[in-house]
Amino acid sequence: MSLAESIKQSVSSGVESVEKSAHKAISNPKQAQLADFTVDYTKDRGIATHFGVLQSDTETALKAGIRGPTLIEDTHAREKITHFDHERIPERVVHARGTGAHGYFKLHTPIPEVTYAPILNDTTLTTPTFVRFSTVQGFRGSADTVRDVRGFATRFYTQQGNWDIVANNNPVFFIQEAIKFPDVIHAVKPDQAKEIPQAQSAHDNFWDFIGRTPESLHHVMWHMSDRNIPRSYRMMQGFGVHSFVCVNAKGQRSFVKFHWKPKLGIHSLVWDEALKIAGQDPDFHRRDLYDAIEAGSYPEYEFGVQVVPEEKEHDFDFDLLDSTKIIPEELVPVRYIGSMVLNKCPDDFFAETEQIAFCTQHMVPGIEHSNDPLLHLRSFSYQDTQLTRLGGPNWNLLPINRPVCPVFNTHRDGYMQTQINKGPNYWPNRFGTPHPVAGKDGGQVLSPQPLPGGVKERVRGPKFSEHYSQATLFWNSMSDVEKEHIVGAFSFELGRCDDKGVIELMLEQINFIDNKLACLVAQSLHLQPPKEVHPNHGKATKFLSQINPVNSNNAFTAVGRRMALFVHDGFDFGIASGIKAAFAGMGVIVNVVGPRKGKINSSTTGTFLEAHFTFETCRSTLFDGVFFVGGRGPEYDKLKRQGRWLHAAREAFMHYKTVGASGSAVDWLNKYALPGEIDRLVDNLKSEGVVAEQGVVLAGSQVKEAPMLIKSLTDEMSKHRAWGRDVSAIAA
Ligand code: HDD
Repeated sequence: MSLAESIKQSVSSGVESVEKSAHKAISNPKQAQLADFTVDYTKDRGIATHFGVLQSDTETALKAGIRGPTLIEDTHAREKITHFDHERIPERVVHARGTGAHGYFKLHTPIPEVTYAPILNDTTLTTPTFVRFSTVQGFRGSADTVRDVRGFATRFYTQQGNWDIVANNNPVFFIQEAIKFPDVIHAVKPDQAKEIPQAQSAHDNFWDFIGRTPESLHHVMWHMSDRNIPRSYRMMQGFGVHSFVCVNAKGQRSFVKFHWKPKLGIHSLVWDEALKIAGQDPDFHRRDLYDAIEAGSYPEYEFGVQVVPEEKEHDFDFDLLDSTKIIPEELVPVRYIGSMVLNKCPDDFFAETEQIAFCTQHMVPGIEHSNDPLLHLRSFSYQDTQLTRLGGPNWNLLPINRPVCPVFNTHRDGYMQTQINKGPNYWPNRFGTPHPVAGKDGGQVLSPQPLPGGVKERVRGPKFSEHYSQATLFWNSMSDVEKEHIVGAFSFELGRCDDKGVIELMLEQINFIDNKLACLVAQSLHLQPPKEVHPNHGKATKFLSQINPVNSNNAFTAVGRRMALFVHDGFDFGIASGIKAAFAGMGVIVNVVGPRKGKINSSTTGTFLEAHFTFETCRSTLFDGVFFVGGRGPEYDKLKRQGRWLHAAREAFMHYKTVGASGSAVDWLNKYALPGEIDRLVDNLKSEGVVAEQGVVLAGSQVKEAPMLIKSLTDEMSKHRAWGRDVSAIAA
């Protein structure tokens, strides 16, 4: 049984399946269109050449006699090799590593006062979507869990054409001007000479660039925070970054920032975990997304807008056109107006996820470019890059890129033209088609915008020169734990730099954000703590912390989490099967980990559980919680020498995760795995059936204790991590 199948089995409760079939039942014109292009190889006609001639042998090439040379006459062999030779296309110049899923968007609150775009007005519509999540720095085969910005690019297949919000999981960008994009990317990507390091910003070139580019500092705070080591794509916010312009039916214009908020909350890995997973399961985020979707636990995101009417454009102490700034939610609240569900994995990674070509210029009538200096050249770049990546101007005809509405125009020919375009190829013509469409009939008419006039020169607006205030706001808004993580991240990244000048310059810059932060980083690098040069303004916003529960953007739930259930031959069946069944009903994915794959016998004759992982093939890092089921018999007597159990318990504890044990495993956990850490809790267990504290949950071996145990485990898992736990004595 594959992992996906086993998870599917484990979440097949009544509630889940009703929900799942409701999502599946939604009609999706994009899926119908893609079906027309899909070839199902399970309906086998027999192997044929590209041109339809059936072949009797695809394993032996034509030869001039036994042991003779291969003949060029073998059309099938040549075609097979030639096609293989040309399978690769250039990877994306940034965001090369990614994964995608199909879904749909539904609006619940129309915003006619902001835009006339039907997708943001008509609540009866179900709009198909495709989302591609990605990392920025690494190559296509790089690891998922590296410290990096995550892309969150969404395409809406609307009846007015494709609308792409090519978003990130950080609401601000490194730079204010698109002309600097090649520089920041060259700086962060592997060094030109040695092509190292892969998918990392912890090197001289990146920090050299940042130290000399103060506008990057706000973004760098996000980059050093937990945001850029997300637990899952399902637990990540998305931000359109720019202020876009929306126009209503009266022609009134507003600045709008787009937001995605995950239903499962915003949660991250810890750094040690991220580093380990990069080797243990480089596809961690990809697998997590696919597994959840295939298990019917569909990721869902609320869609929100921050709206500033054009006449209030200048009411802020930052420029709305500056993509290195957020609009704090205290100033302009986010209005949540719809949601997106991802409910289908692609059938063909290359055809769908690799060939999707997002473009910021893909906007529908009612949504337009603003004058953000990052945006116009950016829009040029996306169109331009596809010409190389997808090999010519007809990439719009690739199935994943086709809109679901009809398309007529006068563009013709070019490499890989796959349409037969019958009829006029110029306008105006005597036939009257294809013709421009008036605004009142749905044609795009860009809203008139008065221009300030002035002189043609290379300049930026006056408010673009302040770079530190929002970096400080971010720092001030973090909880103590998050601040510790930021200090740790700076220390790691700068600690990996070799050039002393680069480190010193960066410390100077960090000192402008906050002196305490700079001193802590300096201390960890054994450098002189700098004197305060720029007082902290003391302002904070409550919408940024991932840990502080006052952040209403966050959610805490056990749903969608993953728990490892460690069992040995002779385990207590009642407790183990109780946890498994109850968690499955709640949408928590439970994987049994045993001494071998397949059947593991319990202490009750005739009862067993199927293990998905062996002790060797699984690591605690792949789960949100680990539970060690007690039992009886020779294997349990030898538990103190079970290295993988010991390691899993210590590592999960060290990563602040939920760690649980029942029956005889409690004693093992206390004596061997976590000696000195849980004595008091174990004492309490003598008087109570179940005890829980700081993410550690202990229970006896009686089935009657199962409901209380499950409640405690769920409560602890919902907290994401037990941040109050002291892990200083643990190494794993
Ligand atoms: Fe970009 C890809 C996000 C600025 C040039 N970008 C790309 C992707 C995401 C972003 C999510 C991956 C899309 C996919 O999954 O296929 N980029 C952003 C955000 C930005 C941003 C949020 C700032 C607000 N980008 C930006 C600028 C430029 C580019 C300023 C160029 C001047 N980006 C590209 C690109 C890519 C790309 C080179 C590579 C592959 C592609 O476009 O299709 O054109």
